[in-house]
Amino acid sequence: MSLRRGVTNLSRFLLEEQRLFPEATGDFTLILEQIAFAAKIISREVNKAGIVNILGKADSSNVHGEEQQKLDVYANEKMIQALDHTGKICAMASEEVDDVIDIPSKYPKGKYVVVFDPLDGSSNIDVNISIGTIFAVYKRISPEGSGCKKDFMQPGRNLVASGYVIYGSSTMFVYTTGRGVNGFTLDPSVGEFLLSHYNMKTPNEGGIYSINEANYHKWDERIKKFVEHIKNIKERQYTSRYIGSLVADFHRNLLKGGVFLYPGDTKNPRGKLRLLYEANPLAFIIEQAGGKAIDGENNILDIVPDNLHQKTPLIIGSKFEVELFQKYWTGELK
Ligand code: P6P
Repeated sequence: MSLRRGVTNLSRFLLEEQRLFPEATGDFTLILEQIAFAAKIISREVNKAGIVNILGKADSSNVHGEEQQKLDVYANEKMIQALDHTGKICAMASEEVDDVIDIPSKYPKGKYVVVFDPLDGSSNIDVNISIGTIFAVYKRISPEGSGCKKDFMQPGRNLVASGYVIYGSSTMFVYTTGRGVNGFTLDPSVGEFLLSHYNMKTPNEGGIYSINEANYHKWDERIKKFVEHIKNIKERQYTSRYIGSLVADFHRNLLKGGVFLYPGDTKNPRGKLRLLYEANPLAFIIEQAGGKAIDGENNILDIVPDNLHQKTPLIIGSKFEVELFQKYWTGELK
């Protein structure tokens, strides 16, 4: 892709990528642009959460019985409003909504479905820790009209795009369409996402491991052996970094190298994180950036879902550390 000198904004980058595919209709480009638009709106609210009285708990809870922060509800609404009228999608799904979200009958239906976690890590809002939006796009399977659950029950291998927005010291939009990973940083003075991280690659081995060690007593022995191994690698001194906000932990490890683990344990055998709108989108990104994502034994992207909100253990990051875990998990290393 010929990148012109100077500033490349997300719109130009998407158009240049679209032009590589003569058969492209631009539907896809519009979906990603609208997600980026929603991200700008959410970023504005996240960055003034401490000022405007939108902190604290909404008087509702989500499908998992977790109290919804007002910003969760707000972010969910903005994602839906940014996409529902485009005529490019036939259904949506969200961490915050039990069932498939239908496109209002007044709007045309398109050939894609979008699934998202509108504001992951929202429990960190009140303590000013980076949080994020995570999204994934599939081509529909159902023939026409309104989409349905079947459109979402596809393995991550079928994804046509995925990405995340991190609301941190700056707001970044990071995505892949299967042709590498690119990152764009929001310049609030012009309201544009500008290309800042071209063709992102994660180091083949890192120096960071991220896991909630408070769960140590619930870990399978193989997890304990992996962590012990990492702590005692002679060639490299690892450091433990765990923010407790998936997008923030993932983004740091993507850039610096390392491994994030949210494994299953005796209390939660499938862990805590969700396959469709947390593990899959980040697994597509990390594979495109040269890393790996597994549930212990299998690649995350090969898992065939049977539920919108199903959980999966997630071990994701640099190939060396993920494959080392896989050797312990599968018994190759004792
Ligand atoms: P724990 C935030 O609530 C979240 O869903 C992810 O963003 C984060 O990685 C994980 O939970 C942290 O969970 O159990 O370590 O607090």
